[in-house]
Amino acid sequence: MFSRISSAFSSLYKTLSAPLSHLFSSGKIDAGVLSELEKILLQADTGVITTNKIISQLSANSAERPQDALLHILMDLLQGAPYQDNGDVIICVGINGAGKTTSVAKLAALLQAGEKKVLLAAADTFRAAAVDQLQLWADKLSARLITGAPQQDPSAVVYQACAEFKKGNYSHLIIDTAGRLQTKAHLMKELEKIHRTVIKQLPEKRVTTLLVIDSMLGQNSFDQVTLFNAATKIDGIILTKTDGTGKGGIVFAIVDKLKIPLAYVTFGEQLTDIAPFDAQKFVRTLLGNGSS
Ligand SMILES: Nc1nc2c(ncn2[C@@H]2O[C@H](COP(=O)(O)OP(=O)(O)O)[C@@H](O)[C@H]2O)c(=O)[nH]1
Ligand SMILES: [Mg+2]
Repeated sequence: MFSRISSAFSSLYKTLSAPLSHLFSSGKIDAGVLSELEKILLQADTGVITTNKIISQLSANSAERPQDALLHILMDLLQGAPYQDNGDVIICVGINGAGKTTSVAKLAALLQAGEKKVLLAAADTFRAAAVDQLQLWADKLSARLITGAPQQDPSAVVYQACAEFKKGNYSHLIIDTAGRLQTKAHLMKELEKIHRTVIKQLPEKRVTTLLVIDSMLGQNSFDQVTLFNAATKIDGIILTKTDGTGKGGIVFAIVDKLKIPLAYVTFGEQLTDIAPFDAQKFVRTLLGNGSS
């Protein structure tokens, strides 16, 4: 069902994999190779701190073939913060247009494929169109969607959704929220209130907050992740639009600098265009399948 996964990172890979494939042709690591690698990593949005870390680890490693050494360095970096698993309640947050609503639908499809019973909540009450958009997906998924009145307090919708979750025989509740800028303090406070409402209504359930990030945004994502995480603890990231022209290095930078794991990637507009983030697969594909 999720067979398009292999092409999931096709363009993310391009910024790294094509230049990397030529880099180690001499089989050694010298100053020229290191400075070329530095350039490639920086151009791919890996960021200065994480790039320097990778370069210094690689130059200190002489025991392995250069491409194997790099593979292990990148893999260790990503595995430093693995995604645990989904809670019973998943709250999706992020800025406007990041891909929250479509990701909520895709996540529901993925859970349904695993025989889970999913309840959806549209806590984006700012725009009527936002509710309509999720309703279309819910209909497609034959999933129940809890909605509120326009401009209603999003936490009131969440409260209703929790009540329905308790009554019904659901395994998961996925909450869609309105897009917000990480710099708007009152909107960020609202997220905390949504979270508090869930904890209070469903104290025995595990709650996961996922931040939805558009992979095309590059370095700007750091501020987003940092400020969202300060407002409401972020348990994982859904990296969207990896079928676009984003750059793969951002993945290393986020995990390394912020210690927040990648949970899922999405790579298209279909319900099946989602996959759990697989660090091994991601790095192996980046470096080409010849590495061991
Ligand atoms: N190509 C592509 N488009 C996506 C992906 N995820 C979301 N989109 C599109 O991005 C736009 C914004 O998505 P939406 O879910 O409404 O974002 P929201 O404002 O965060 O809820 C829509 O046109 C989606 O179809 C993806 O993985 N790949
Ligand atoms: Mg939306």
